[in-house]
Order: sequence, then structure tokens, then C-alpha cells
Amino acid sequence: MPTLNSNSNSNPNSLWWRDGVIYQIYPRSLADSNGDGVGDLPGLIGKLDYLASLGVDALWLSPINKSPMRDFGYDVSDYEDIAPVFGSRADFDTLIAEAHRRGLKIVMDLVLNHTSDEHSWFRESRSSHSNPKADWYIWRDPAPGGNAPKPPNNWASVFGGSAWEWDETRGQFYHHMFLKEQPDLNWRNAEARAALMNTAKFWLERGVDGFRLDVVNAYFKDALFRDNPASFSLDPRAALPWFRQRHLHDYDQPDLHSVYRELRQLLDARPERGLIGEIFMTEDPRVFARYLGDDQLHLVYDPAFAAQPWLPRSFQRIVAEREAALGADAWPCYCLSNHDWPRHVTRHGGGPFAAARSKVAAAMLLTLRGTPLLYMGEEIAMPSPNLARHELIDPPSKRFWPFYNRDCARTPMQWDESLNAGFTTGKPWLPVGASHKKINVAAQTDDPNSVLNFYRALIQLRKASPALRRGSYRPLIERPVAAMTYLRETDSQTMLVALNFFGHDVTVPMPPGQWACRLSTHAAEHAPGETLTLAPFEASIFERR
Ligand code: TEU
Repeated sequence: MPTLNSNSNSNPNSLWWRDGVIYQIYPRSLADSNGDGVGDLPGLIGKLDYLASLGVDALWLSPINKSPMRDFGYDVSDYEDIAPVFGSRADFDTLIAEAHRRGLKIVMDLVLNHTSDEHSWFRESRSSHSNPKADWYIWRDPAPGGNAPKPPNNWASVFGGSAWEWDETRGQFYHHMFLKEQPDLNWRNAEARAALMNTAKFWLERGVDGFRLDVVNAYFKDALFRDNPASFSLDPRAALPWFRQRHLHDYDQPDLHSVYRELRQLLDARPERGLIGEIFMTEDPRVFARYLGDDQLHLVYDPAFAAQPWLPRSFQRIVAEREAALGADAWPCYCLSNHDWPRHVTRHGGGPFAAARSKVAAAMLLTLRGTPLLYMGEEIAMPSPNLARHELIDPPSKRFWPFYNRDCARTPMQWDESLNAGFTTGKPWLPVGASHKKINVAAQTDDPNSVLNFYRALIQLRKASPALRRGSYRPLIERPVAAMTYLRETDSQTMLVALNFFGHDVTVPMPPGQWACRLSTHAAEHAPGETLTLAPFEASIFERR
């Protein structure tokens, strides 16, 4: 049983970030209240009853700050304001109050690695060498030699090309890990650092319950600006310079801990707040385990779990690595989808078994030892539509077509079968998936066998079960081929989860004891003995009597 310290002043028996379920909202795509085709805060407020009915505990909102939207909000031009397309600060205050009234926490996305190039800080910084914010971003002189200015080192941008952009006014390069319109902040500058801390303070004072910290392990770069060593890769992504380097010097730097500690102190001064970091490009949990703990981040999530192919052994391996690396005083966190990857329903194969497969995936995500992060729409097994090239609007998706597609994760939420799926009365900012005629919230609400109602039942079961929330995790099949089974145990309760990933029967061994089925995708009454035969795509959860 892990011994986790809680925040001060809170109920240590139930903390939303550890015991709850977090639901990610991409606000542009949830619900549009004013017909401009873009989702907004009043639209979101109108859906709070639905969100509360899922039984989730916290809502993480992708960025809603003022932004020119080159990266759809991950390029902030004013940390203390709300983008007008989403609403006003008053709307945000209403959202907090209405969410809290329903027992829902609000987690804000803070993008502190970079700003928009339209942020007043960057405008000032780039205006001269001597302005007060000259050092707030990462500026470097060109490397010697050559006719044209040469970038200071070989660091690459994730979104293609060099991470260095030439600026005529300063006669220097600035660093950008992402788009050139997203200059990286210089966390080594004390004033910039204080301003960023104030951003967190500002929103805590307005009542937010926590933050999802964008690319949390990228804030610092090597102080000596050393080149990354080259690496060889057969990965098709190695066409990009980013994937032909070992990233020793541009993220996961030792200086990060002091920032996490300072942020954590800000949060711990208030009851039950949570810090969730997005780990960027680091799959080794031993690295990010160091960012967790009583005085640093509460949770981190990495893309590794979500990226697995639909094979039980792949998921089991990822979980085993995290169980081993995180140890007793750090808590895991898993997701299957978010706004950056095609939805898992589609990645896992789609087709006629998509709904059945997605119930198995949900049963896994919601019964593992670790906080589940859901992405809006997965509770109805909403697929990622096939968008035509001309329909793409996300810059990296356009640039790397057909290999990379984030737009297909961001199409509007499918509420009903009407023309725009009940999302907007106007022209939606991204096309509505054609699947909405069949796959939508309205159609699934009254169907007892729907994916939506299975998610609800799973969340309720997790809430009611101490073993599923906090118990130890023990896989029962060493090298699973078709089915994954595991125990979740506390002193007072033992639960067994059995998941058949494929479309044929599978028989698995059962541990001794009498098992009562608590929830199943299949109505048939099970009376497992020494073995249990799972039907195609069956997910069943048992409790030891
Ligand atoms: O994502 C960072 C990140 O890891 C992704 O860009 C990743 O490289 C890509 O999805 C490949 O899987 C965060 C946000 O989630 C993303 O939307 C932003 O574009 C990015 O940071 C920059 O803020």
C-alpha cells in the first residue's frame, strides 16, 4: 500500500488527483454557445450536468488563455486573460463556481515553457539588447563562420527544422522547441521565473484546483548550449532532425526540481490542489519518477501507455515499468487519448468491433493502479474521422501530412445526430465526424449496453471500491497473449480484472477463492472455477467473496 503524503489541510483519504478520475476537455470542441463555430466557456457550463453525470472528479481544460491560436491556445499571449473566442474572466469565474457546486474540480492547462511571439514580454524582449526583458527568452549569437547567420547549435524543433529562429532586430537567434511563433522562455532569468510563478498564483487565487503543466520537463535547456549527440534511428520520424539526436541537453535538465518545489509550495498553501505534469519525449519512468513526490509534482503522465499497440503484453510491460520505477511514494497516471494523437478507438483498429474494444480499453484504464485521465468523447467511443488534407488546420499536421494528424483528435464532440452533432448552430471550426449520425451522446444515454453507460458503471465501481482506487496491482499472467488478468488488493478487498483483447474465446487460470462478478461487458452470469473462459472482447471485474 503506497504511503502518499497529502497536501496540507485536506482529507488524506480522498484526494481528487489520486483517488478520482480526470476528464480532459478541449474547449474549442466541446460546445459552442454563440454560433461562431468554436466551443466556449458558456457552452462548457451548459454541459456541466452531463460531465457530472459521468462521475468524473476533475475537468482539465486545454488552454483558454488569450492566444493568436497558432497552436490553438498552446501559444499564450496573455496569461491572465481569457481568449475572447472562449469568453471572459467572468465566464471563467462562473465556470469555477458552477463546477464546484457539482463537486467537480477545475484543472487549468499552464503553458510555461514558451509563450506566443505576440506576448508583450516577447515583443519587448526582441525589441533590443538592453530592454528590461531582453533576457526573458533564450537569445544567442550566431555560430561563427558562413555567409548567412548560422544557428548557435544543433538543437531541433519538434515541429521540424532547427529550434533557432533568426531575428533581424536583435541580430540574434531565439530558441523555440515548437513553432517559431512559440519562443521558449528563459527560466534561468529570475524576473521571468517570478512572473511565471505569479501566473500560477493568479489562477489559484481565482479558485482553480490544479494545473496541467505543458511539457513540464522542457523548461530548462543546458546552460552551456552544448550540441546534442547524433543518433541513428530506423524510426520513420527520423526524417526530422529532432529524431536523429540524443536529447541530452535540451530537456530533462537537473534545474527542473527547484521549479517544481516552488510551484508545489504555492499549491500546498491552499487545500487540496494538484500539479499534473505532461512528460515530453521521455519514456524512461526512472527519469520522470524523480519529478514526483511530496515536495514536487503530484502526477505526471507520459505518452507511452497511450502509444501501445492493442496487445495485452505491451500495456502490461508499460505498467510494470512504471510500477517498478515510481515506487511507493509516487502515484502513476495513465491515459489512452488526448488532443495530440488520433483517438485510441481508431488507433486500436476501429471497424465493427470498435465499441467492444473500447469497453475493454476503458475497463483497463479505469481499474489500473494510477489516476485515469479520460479524453472527451472516448466515453462514447468517438472515432477520429479521416480528414482530407485540405481540411487540416493544425500547422504540424499540415506540414507532416499524412504521417501526423492532431486535427482528427480535435473534431467537435458528438452530442446528437443533428447536422452539426449538436455542437454548434454555425459552421464548426473543424468538420464534424460523419460517425455522429450513429455515435453520439443522445443515442447512448438510454441504451443500457452503450459504451457511455459502461464508462459510468466503471467509474462508479472504482469510486465504491477501495481496492480499485488504492490497492496494490499484481498481474496474473506473466506473458499475456490474448487476455490480461490482474489483482487489485487492499487488506479488506480483492478485485480481479479479466480483459480479453480479441474476438475469440480465451480461457485464463483463476486464483483460488470464490469470485463474484461485479461488472461485465457480457450479461452471462459467470461462475469461475479454476479457469475462466472469456467471450470475445469481454471485460469482467470480480470481487473475492
Ligand atoms: O505537447 C507536447 C508534445 O509532446 C507533443 O507536441 C508531441 O510532440 C506530439 O504530440 C507528438 O506526439 C504539448 C501539447 O499537448 C501540444 O498540443 C502542444 O502543441 C505542445 O505541447 C506545445 O505547447
